[in-house]
Amino acid sequence: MCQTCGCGDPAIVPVDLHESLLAGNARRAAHNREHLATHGVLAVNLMGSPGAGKTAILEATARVARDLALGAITGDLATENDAERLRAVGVPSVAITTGTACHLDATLVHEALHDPAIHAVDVLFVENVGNLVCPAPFGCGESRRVVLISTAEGDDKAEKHPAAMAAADLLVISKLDLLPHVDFDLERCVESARRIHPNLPTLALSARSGEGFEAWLSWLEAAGA
Ligand SMILES: Nc1nc2c(ncn2[C@@H]2O[C@H](COP(=O)(O)OP(=O)(O)OP(=O)(O)O)[C@@H](O)[C@H]2O)c(=O)[nH]1
Ligand SMILES: [Mg+2]
Repeated sequence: MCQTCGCGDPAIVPVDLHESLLAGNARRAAHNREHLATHGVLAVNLMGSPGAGKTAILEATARVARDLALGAITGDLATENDAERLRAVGVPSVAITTGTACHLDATLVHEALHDPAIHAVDVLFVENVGNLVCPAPFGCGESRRVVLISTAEGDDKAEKHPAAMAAADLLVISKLDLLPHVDFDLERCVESARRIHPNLPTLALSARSGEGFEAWLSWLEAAGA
């Protein structure tokens, strides 16, 4: 498990140390935010469980948003697979391999921001380590946070992850094409998310069929892309 955040376990990381870690991260995130704003970059932190479809959404976005200069920072425990997938569709990407850490933080993202590959982008996606728990309290300096729940995961995932819902600017329900094949009540998922975060914007899409991507692109545009 993550030795940086201790996953909120006071037996691993005492409460005061955890709070000081979060405060230090918040300072560094503010620095990143200022840097990104100065360069006119919209940074979007993408969080979701392993396999929720984060990279697939970015690949599909690259195919349809040809007028936007996209870039990505991808977090993964052990591989650079996601960065390689995104480079293959023309998105300059920097991989962060975290080892044991189960989330990206502002320091890791700050280092990646120095990579010239992602200097001239309009939208910088930060694909967080696949995990709906630890990334929530660790902002990276993004201007928007997007949380993904796929239809394959079960419609109770929003209520099971209140911290992620509270911190989200948008809930994306992914793999919409699978809806006829799985037990997933879209309304239940949205309602439970909005009990935690009233009026949370939501949209549903499929990276496979392209359904829902107009709404996703409109949301990005409204966010400043
Ligand atoms: N049917 C269907 N499958 C999808 C869709 N999006 C992603 N997948 C599949 O779901 C699996 C995981 O997709 P990824 O894009 O790698 O998911 P991820 O969230 O980036 O995964 P990690 O980075 O490992 O956490 C792959 O087999 C994809 O092909 C979709 O919209 N529909
Ligand atoms: Mg991925």
